Amino acid sequence: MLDVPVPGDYDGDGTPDTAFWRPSEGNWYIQPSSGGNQHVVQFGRDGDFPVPSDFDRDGKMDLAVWRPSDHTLRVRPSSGVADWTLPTPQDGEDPRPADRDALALFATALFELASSLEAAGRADEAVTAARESIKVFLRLAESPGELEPAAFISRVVELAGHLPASEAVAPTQDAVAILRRLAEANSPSRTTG
Ligand SMILES: [Ca+2]
Ligand SMILES: [Ca+2]
Repeated sequence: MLDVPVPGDYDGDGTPDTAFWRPSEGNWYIQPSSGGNQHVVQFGRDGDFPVPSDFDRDGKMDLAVWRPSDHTLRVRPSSGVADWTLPTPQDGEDPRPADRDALALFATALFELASSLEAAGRADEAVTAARESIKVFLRLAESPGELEPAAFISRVVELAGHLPASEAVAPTQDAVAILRRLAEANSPSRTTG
């Protein structure tokens, strides 16, 4: 796997930093926009997908990888607390309420990764990222307690565009079915006949 661009605000100065992740080393190369030397940090390993986001909400990107082989998200928080690992939802599993925020950030990071891999002509990797992102967004939209699933659903529809045509139909149908159920549940003028 080639280097993967992972731009983001790692130093928290409000400006994106140039960064990439090198799968063969598991190294993150980050050039802070605030100046100074390039940082090189080892986190993750070959076969992982880099999914940085601000999971601890301190205004700085956190290093994070998704490991397809064991379906885990691994995060190194910029706030300095210990690394943590979260299982990503499998088919038919509802995410725990406490995990929803992290999973939404994770799925969004995968969404962005799929787009940038696709733009770089790396369709095979983009498909893997898009598949997992769709799975997580659908689980979040379908599971109880979600107030605004429409944003997740629109992401699913967009992500389906990264999939082979034969695969793109099912998630789009799932997304439409969820939207229809929600519309019916929320319609105040609905009558039963
Ligand atoms: Ca920055
Ligand atoms: Ca952070």
